[in-house]
Amino acid sequence: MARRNESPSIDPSVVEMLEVARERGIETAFDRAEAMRPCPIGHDGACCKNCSMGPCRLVGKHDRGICGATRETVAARNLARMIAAGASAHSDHGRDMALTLLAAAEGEAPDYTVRDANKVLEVAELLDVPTEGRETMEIAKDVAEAALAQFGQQKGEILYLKRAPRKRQEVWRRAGIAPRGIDREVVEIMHRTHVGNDQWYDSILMAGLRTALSDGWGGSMLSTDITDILFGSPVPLRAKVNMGMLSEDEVNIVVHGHEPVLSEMILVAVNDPEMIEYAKSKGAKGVNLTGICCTANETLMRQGVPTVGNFLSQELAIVTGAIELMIVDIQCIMQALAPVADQFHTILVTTSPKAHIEGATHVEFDEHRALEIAKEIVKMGIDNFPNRKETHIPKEVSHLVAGFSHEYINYALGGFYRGSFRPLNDAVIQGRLRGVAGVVGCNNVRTRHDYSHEYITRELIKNDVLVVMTGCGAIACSKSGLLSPEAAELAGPGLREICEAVGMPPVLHVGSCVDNTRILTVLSQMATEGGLGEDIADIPVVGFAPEWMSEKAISIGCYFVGSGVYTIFGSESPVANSSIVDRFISEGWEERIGGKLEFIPDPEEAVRRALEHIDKKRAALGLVEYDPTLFGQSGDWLMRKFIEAMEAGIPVSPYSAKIPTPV
Ligand code: XCC
Repeated sequence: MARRNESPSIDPSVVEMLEVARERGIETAFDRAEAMRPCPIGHDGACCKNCSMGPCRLVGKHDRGICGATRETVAARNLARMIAAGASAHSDHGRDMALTLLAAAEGEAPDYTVRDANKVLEVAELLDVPTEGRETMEIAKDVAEAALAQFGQQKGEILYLKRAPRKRQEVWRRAGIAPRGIDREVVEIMHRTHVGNDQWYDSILMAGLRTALSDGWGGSMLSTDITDILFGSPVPLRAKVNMGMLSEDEVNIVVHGHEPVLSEMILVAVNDPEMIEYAKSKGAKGVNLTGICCTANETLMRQGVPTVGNFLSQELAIVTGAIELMIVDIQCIMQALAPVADQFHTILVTTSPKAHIEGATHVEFDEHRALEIAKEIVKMGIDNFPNRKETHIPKEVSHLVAGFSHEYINYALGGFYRGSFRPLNDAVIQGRLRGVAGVVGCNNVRTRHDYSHEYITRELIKNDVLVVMTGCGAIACSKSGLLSPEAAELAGPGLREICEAVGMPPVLHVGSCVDNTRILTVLSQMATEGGLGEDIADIPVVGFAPEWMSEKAISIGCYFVGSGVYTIFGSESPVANSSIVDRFISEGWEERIGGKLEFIPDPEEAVRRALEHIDKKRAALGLVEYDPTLFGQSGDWLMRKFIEAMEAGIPVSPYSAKIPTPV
């Protein structure tokens, strides 16, 4: 939570809307967090409720539960179950994407097609699907079936593991944590942590890592690839974010949740000329589609659909009184949306059989009739426009460039014919880039909204660390302007040079939460490119989830750790009740698999430790010590000076004595 005298968010539109909500007596997550303190027993992983002899609270003089389970066992079980829940959410999302691809390839979902045929071939190779002399749709069908088989696979290893550097694969095999099948690993954690089963923290947590890896290198990675196949692999595009993107005179429809299968169809429906005409017949100028959370990231990455906010903005967006209809599917949807929407004309529509909310209107989505259902929902929103009353829309709007798929990063750095991570590796080797970081994850009302994302990202780029972002973190920093090319001015001299040369922002938006797997792919390719060791664990890289709150974030963090990355989470440790477990997920995991997980609530300390780690990795690789004074003299400075001189009416000959020297 924000400290006394501090605003609860660094986003002015959130602060503004929170005041409006409070004036109108509308309760939000911010108010509930103030009124309810987090339970310290649950928070620290001290509570075991895996059987009905308890719940046992292992605090004070109680070092064992009724069955004899120790603090270590209970803390480890709780963490492992968080991983399993997070992995199951991502992976079930991945399964739904595969089912949609299958339906599209079989001609049963006529509103979907293959938009990236190259990606079909790439994924086919990874999934051992033959491609020679076959039609794209035929291959796509086999790809979907092979992907689905990965969920139910019982033996061997999931096929995407081969995307990792060979050395990493060996680490997994040696540690016995190469995932066998996606569903199998999740189920096994639930079994393993049942009363009277695995009671050694060490083996529970190693199994937890295997489950997380089945998410990162399995369910989530398949989800990203299949989404690219169905809707196209992202390429950079300009877009706008924040609540100022809600329209005063158009029908506002907001998509919220995670699966692009729904939001992409809504996007088609709102652009239908018939729908636009219909909106006009109701007195609106048109239909304005915006998004919240990760489904917003999906449509932002591919079509530049504006985002109105991240996780903690969802209730406040409705308080503007300007939203005719909010359509949600799965994950990160607050139940509180229903009572807030009740106080306005906003219609809340749930669509997933897995996510019903009491008080919402349920229109079940079915990909076989996708566009028809999408139009039906959009029409409900348009019909609601005449019911709009007074509105209060904040003015804030920020600009960004989104759409950095790993394929595009490869192309941007190496060119179309020689797409390669060589220039990126060289930049790290020369010290122009000190290292690379992924800053990802949620908002959490227990910490000042968006603050840690912004602070950490700003500090990293200032220190010449290239940052890639996903999820609500990416939305946070987009709102602060860090994802615009102009933010290069905030970067250190080496990173700034690269941004100017390539024409990219210092912070790259790589997508939604499942797209964290794009970061794994980039790191794998960096490791195999050469010059930075042979494994992800050798690269000067750090992962952050400074404002995490969901179990999915824990699964993501653990698959990064399992892949060899030092990963720092905000907040106090959820296993704080056992110092042994706390040490094990840091030093123990680092010793065994090269990555470690630490919980560091203070963002300044988090940055300090991250830079220290990056420098340690640089030294271990024998790279030159990072020295920012060596860079910043090349790049586009001359061009900028020419433009300035031209604007000032100074002759612009390169031989002109008036052209100043670089600063
Ligand atoms: Fe949810 Fe994906 Fe977290 Fe945001 S970041 S609060 S999980 S929407 Ni993934």
